[in-house]
Amino acid sequence: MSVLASRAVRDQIPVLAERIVDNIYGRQSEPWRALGDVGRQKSVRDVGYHLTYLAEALNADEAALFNEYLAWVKVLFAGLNFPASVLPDTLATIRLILSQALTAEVRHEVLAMLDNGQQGLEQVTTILPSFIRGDEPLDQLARDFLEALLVGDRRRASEMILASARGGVNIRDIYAQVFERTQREVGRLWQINQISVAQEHFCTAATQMVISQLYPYLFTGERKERRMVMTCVGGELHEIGARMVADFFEMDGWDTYFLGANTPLEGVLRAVEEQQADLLAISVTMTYHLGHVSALIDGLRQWAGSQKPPVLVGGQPFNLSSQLWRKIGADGYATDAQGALRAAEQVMRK
Ligand code: B12
Repeated sequence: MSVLASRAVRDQIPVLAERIVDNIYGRQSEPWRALGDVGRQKSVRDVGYHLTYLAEALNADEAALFNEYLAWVKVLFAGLNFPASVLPDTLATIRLILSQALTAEVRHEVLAMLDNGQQGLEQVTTILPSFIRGDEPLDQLARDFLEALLVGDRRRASEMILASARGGVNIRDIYAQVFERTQREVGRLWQINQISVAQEHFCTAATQMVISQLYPYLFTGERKERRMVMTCVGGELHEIGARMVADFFEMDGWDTYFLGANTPLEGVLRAVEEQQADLLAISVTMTYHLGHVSALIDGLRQWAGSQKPPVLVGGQPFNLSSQLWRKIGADGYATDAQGALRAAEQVMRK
């Protein structure tokens, strides 16, 4: 049923988004007209995203995917100083247009998911706490690293990490407590409109550069004669999480073949075959790429090649709803890089 409801929304997104924006602009032309045609196009794009997330949540039958997205939009809009009424009003208009456009067969289910999201939104606070809270041993390093990045001092950022590594700080701790949390903090600062897109890109590029400098530290452990392919799905540009997971496997003695961002399905299947992989690990961040994850898992299972290793999945959508990995057909899942090693042990034992 959810799949039908999802398809009913997804198939009509461009038309529905136009109708919803027409309705909003028709009722309240004043604040919107000043934004011009470009503003209108952005509104249509944003409503398109709202509908896409609604469709994804219906498809997976996981309300958390939609609710979490709405909470994110609420914070984003507050950072942009949009009036607090914009999102509830948009959702009310989406409800109106959907109730007219959908057939009786799916209407109830779609509106129930929408209403659930709308109700939960009232409790969502727009104050997001920092990800560097002072409760981890490497917090000071994380703060100093972030500060260096935000003022554009890549050299200082690099030197402090290399000095810590030379001083014996565990590389896994640097990944988890410094890189992972500063990246999340950079995302938060962008979301609340405190740093620019350019700063966000700079921090990410510099972090990737520093991660590369730690490479000599990855190959120190005993080798395991096990090989994994780590990939992001097509369209997915967030690759640092995947890179971290691959590096944790490398430090654990695995041979890793890291494909990075935006890898097409065929390419992943060939890599699994050519590498004779014992494990395929898939990373996804944007909820609207979940369809590519299930297509990749299905593709692997139907693949004519001889290599059909177990599949681990991870990334933000899976961290929002604990059963999603099963629904999508994976063999295992973990919330983070350290957990990924444990999950791999479990799936390899099956
Ligand atoms: C850097 C970044 C980018 C960069 C990515 C560059 C790159 N080379 O990776 C760029 C600029 C390309 C980008 C683009 C976008 N981004 Co962005 N981005 C980020 C940011 C700031 C950091 C990502 C990161 O490195 N995180 C750190 C890693 C370590 O965390 P992780 O990926 O979750 O990985 C850990 C676990 O999830 C797990 N894991 C991950 N994969 C796997 C796999 C397996 C098998 C297992 C077991 C575990 C596992 O282990 C990892 C390590 O512990 C995040 C903020 C955030 N909260 O993450 C936003 C963020 C993810 N982006 C966001 C958005 C909105 C976008 C864009 C839509 C922006 C736009 N308007 O264009 C686009 C979408 C691009 C696309 N098509 O994919 C939002 C998403 C919000 C939402 N609703 O979901 C975030 C949360 C920012 C925010 N706070 O608003 N982004």
